[in-house]
Amino acid sequence: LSLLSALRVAVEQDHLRQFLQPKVDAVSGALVGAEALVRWQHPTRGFISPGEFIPFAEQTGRIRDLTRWMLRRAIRNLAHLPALQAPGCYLAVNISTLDLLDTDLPAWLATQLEAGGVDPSRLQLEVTESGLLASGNGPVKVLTALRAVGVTLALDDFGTGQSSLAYLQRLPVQELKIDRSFVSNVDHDTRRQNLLNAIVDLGHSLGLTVTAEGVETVGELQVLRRCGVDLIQGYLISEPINEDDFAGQSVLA
Ligand code: G
Ligand code: G
Ligand code: MN
Ligand code: NA
Repeated sequence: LSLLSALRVAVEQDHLRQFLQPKVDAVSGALVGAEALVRWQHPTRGFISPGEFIPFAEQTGRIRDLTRWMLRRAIRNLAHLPALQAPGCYLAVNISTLDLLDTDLPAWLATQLEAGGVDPSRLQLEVTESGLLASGNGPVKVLTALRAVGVTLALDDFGTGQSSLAYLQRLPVQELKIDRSFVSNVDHDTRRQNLLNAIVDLGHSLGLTVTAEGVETVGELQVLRRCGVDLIQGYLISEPINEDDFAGQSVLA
């Protein structure tokens, strides 16, 4: 079986898993939601990292089915997982730039949310800055249509792309996720702290929720709090965990 047909079978036969990584309020430590991350347990090759098979899925046209699998699973988890039932709690799914060329996606998603009985505002879609810039105006049209469905949008890996402030202002996003390269060791690097401060202020001046990802240490957390970061995600709180084990635990005091 080639990797390509194996991936098709994995999507069709549920060999994929949805892991969840909690997102917490930077100050109170309360759970506000989670990011869904795909995992593939291949029958003979063992665990295959999404860093490996997502680009492959994009190149071979399987990404559309994979994204839809993740979205259906996320809607199911929003409807049923006890830890996600607190008021305002949301689940974020990563969307490939290629999905933003899929003009059927907004209507499909609206139907799925309706069928699952899930309020669209409880689902977030994460898109990457670099991906958006690569392909002109089409993606922004689909993003706007997705936003009209009522889901929220986050700009992922922020700071690693090349978007101008003018472009950022035009995007219908509600949340900025600061890439972990700006977070790592921020407590040992004054220039990085200044940069982080500027990014947080930029996000807030656009009315966006600002999230730091890849937070691993208490030292980093202290700086992030001082900079006014709203939400925290990273190994300090929890690794991505199996949906069945996801209890929304937070270690922040
Ligand atoms: O968990 P981590 O190793 O899980 O993820 C590696 C990369 O794969 C990250 O860039 C992450 O955004 C991406 N990724 C994880 N899950 C998904 C998914 O369901 N869809 C897409 N498009 N990317 C994902
Ligand atoms: O590109 P995106 O931000 O969606 O990728 C999420 C990736 O980051 C996943 O591979 C996830 O497992 C990983 N991740 C989540 N938290 C941490 C962390 O605290 N440190 C590191 N190094 N990786 C993390
Ligand atoms: Mn992400
Ligand atoms: Na990211």
